[in-house]
Amino acid sequence: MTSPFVTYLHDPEAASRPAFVFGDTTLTYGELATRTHHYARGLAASGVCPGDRVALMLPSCPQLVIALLAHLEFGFVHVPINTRYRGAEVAHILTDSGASALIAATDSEAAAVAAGLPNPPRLISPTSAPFAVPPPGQRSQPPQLEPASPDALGLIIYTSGTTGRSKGVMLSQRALAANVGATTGLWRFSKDDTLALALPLFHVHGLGLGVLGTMLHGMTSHVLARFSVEGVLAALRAGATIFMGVPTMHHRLLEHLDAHPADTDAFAGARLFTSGSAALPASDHERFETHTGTRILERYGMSETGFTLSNPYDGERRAGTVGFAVPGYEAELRGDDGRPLVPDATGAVGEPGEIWVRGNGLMDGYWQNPTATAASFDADGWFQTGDVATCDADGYFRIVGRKSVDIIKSGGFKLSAREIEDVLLGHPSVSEAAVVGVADPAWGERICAAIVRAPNASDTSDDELADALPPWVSERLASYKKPRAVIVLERLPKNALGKVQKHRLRPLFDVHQPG
Ligand code: MCA
Ligand code: AMP
Repeated sequence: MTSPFVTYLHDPEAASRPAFVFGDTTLTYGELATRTHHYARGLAASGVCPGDRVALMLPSCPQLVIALLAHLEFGFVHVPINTRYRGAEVAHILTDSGASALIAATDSEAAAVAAGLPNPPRLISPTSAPFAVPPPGQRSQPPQLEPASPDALGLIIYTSGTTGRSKGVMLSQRALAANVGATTGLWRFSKDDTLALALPLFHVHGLGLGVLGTMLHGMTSHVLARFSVEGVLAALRAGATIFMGVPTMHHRLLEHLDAHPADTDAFAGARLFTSGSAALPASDHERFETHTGTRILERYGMSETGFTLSNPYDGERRAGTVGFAVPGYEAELRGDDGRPLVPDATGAVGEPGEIWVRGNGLMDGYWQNPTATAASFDADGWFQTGDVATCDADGYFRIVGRKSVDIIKSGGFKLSAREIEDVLLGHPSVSEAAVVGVADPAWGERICAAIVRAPNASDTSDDELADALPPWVSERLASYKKPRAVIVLERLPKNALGKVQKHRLRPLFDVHQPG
């Protein structure tokens, strides 16, 4: 028994087939097998043991896939880090996960941060010997390592919550294989498919559906170093049959097609476009069909649960909905008392309820955080998502909001309002801060902040202070977390208990468009 994700690595019939194409570099399944074994030998020789956490902070590149597959085959726990993260965000993940090794460029900010930690992880550069192409004599020599059990922990993915600090989501190989297998099976992934993979490879969307989906089906991925409209058009013209994106990517493709309608020809050969990680506006869904003749298949998921709801492949892909439970899952809507909402006579649940899910692809829990884990599940193993939806008479779920105003999704990235507020409060001229997500056609939500000046902060004008705060945030956190609009108020609107009424702040930003 070994990792379900390496079956095709060791299949002689797949050996000459391209698995991942990165620009001019193509890794066939056979080359990938050789390179992952060479890397695993090097990793073990450097003293890192199976079960240890290996953090990785690299852009989309061959070394990322080589390390991931070696980790899964031999039971090292893969801990991806968002490449946009800054010092404190990286330090938290390295410390919380207890990473034994960090794969990152020697001259990166992450490497410097790691070196300054009390228990620094071993730094492995993507240009170091374990990642080199091994000499022919060593090619067939397998590493002296036991294959991982399918129950082994595969990934720890850090995700934001309502508190400031991100939590590590533990995903076993079994859960990943069950869920990625079910979802991509529903969408008919096959070895004849080619995926245009422009998603970042540090989240479950790109890493799970993209890289692991490719591996489960023995297909080919054209991996873009980063998303660009031109890159996606080129991959489609080169024969990609599938594109998976977040709504911001579809929005950018649509803006391009509005300006260059002739480029719709690039879409003719692809059979599937999927969207997820945030709500795809129904208007973009319809515009996409008008331009390309294809209906996007929208689905819903979460790092903790995998992909749980999906529109059908063959049936109607209904705009503004996320479809039904994926095979292996159940989904239901519950009221504030935690009880399932009762459908009306037509079978619809019109009253918004929180989505709860149960299934074979859920996380094992939050890494070293039994309290948060216990708070997320009920006694019967149902997971509380925090997302609010209705369900129509045909069973299609429609997401209408989120229980917490402190979780924001921008461009498919999840953010914690609290984390940004904590950084704003660190500015000497700020005494109170409230961060909200305001609806935005391109990003889904746009980060906006209302602040109150510290009593003795009179040396700058309101405008100067508002201008100083976005760079203050982006020096300390990933730049996508910086507020796109800041307003200075005399006081924040609060209820009788002193809690900030964030719903009253949102309208204030409608007149403050991003610069
Ligand atoms: C970049 N910027 C952003 C974002 N990304 N601002 C707000 N939200 C964002 N998501 C800002 C940068 O701070 C910068 O601003 C400017 O945009 C240009 O930065 P750049 O890096 O060039 O941007 P980009 O490469 O065009 O990125 C846009 C993107 C990216 C491609 C849409 O955000 C992205 O890859 N999103 C995908 C996230 C994802 O994979 N999520 C899946 C989570 P400035 O210049 O002012 O500093 S998993 C999940 O949700 C579950 C499991 C599920 O269901 O899938
Ligand atoms: P993450 O923690 O990054 O995995 O983000 C998971 C969250 O993304 C979910 O809890 C939802 O709020 C959001 N999400 C994912 N897919 C969709 C979708 N199709 N529509 C609306 N929200 C979505």
